[in-house]
Amino acid sequence: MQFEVHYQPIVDLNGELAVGVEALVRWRHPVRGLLAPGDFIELAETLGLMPGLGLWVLREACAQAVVWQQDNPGFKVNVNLSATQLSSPELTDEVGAVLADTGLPPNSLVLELTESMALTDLTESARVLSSLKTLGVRIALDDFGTGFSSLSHLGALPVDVVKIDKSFVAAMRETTATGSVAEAVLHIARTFNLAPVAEGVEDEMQATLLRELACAEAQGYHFARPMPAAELTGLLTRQS
Ligand code: G
Ligand code: G
Ligand code: MN
Ligand code: NA
Repeated sequence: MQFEVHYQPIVDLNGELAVGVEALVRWRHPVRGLLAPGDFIELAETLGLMPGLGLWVLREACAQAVVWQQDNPGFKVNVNLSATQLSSPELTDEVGAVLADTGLPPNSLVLELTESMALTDLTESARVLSSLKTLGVRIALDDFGTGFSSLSHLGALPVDVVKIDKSFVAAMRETTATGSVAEAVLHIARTFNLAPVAEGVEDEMQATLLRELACAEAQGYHFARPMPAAELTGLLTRQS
């Protein structure tokens, strides 16, 4: 198996403890080394490999989360869905089977889809997401703030979490959070009762500004990079 799942912590901004992870697939290429998804996901989609690879990542990540939950009750795992997974009529049954097989509590699983995927066919997305939600899982909109030309979709989709795109976090270079685009995006999230997770937090200033804006959770190199499961186990052991 040349694929691996790496995990990046999602931290509680107040305690700075990992409360969950995002699962990120890697391809350990025999010649080219460790490849990030940007280098192969599109090709895998084109070749029709994504539904299978995505399902493998989901199963791997859920099984791993069950292990981490033994010492970290309520620990969450975020798994990305591809466009072809989202359009597969089997998706809900497959996710249900993985939850049943691994024993992961459904509300510990957060399925991430990008805003642009969700907006391709709003009616169909609403139907698929509602079907997934009957399992008890939660839904996150990834790259939030980059995809919408209108806000009308936010009321139409059964979404629980929004991941504030790292471009807005990167732009937080001022000494005050007020007036930043991140502030506006967080305000939109709150208006629609969506739990925000800030992405791409790279320094303490950004973390402080986000804390001031009452953003509860964040992810980024400032806290930790994506890492193999064994390394994350070590990190969790040190924090508990
Ligand atoms: O891992 P990186 O750190 O380079 O991730 C790049 C992008 O690849 C992320 O935006 C993420 O959404 C996507 N990605 C990572 N893992 C998966 C996966 O298992 N399935 C899908 N569909 N996308 C993934
Ligand atoms: O699913 P998504 O595209 O949001 O996946 C997160 C991507 O962002 C991954 O490629 C991950 O490696 C990357 N990433 C995580 N933390 C940081 C960070 O602090 N800065 C930057 N530039 N990228 C990050
Ligand atoms: Mn993601
Ligand atoms: Na993102």
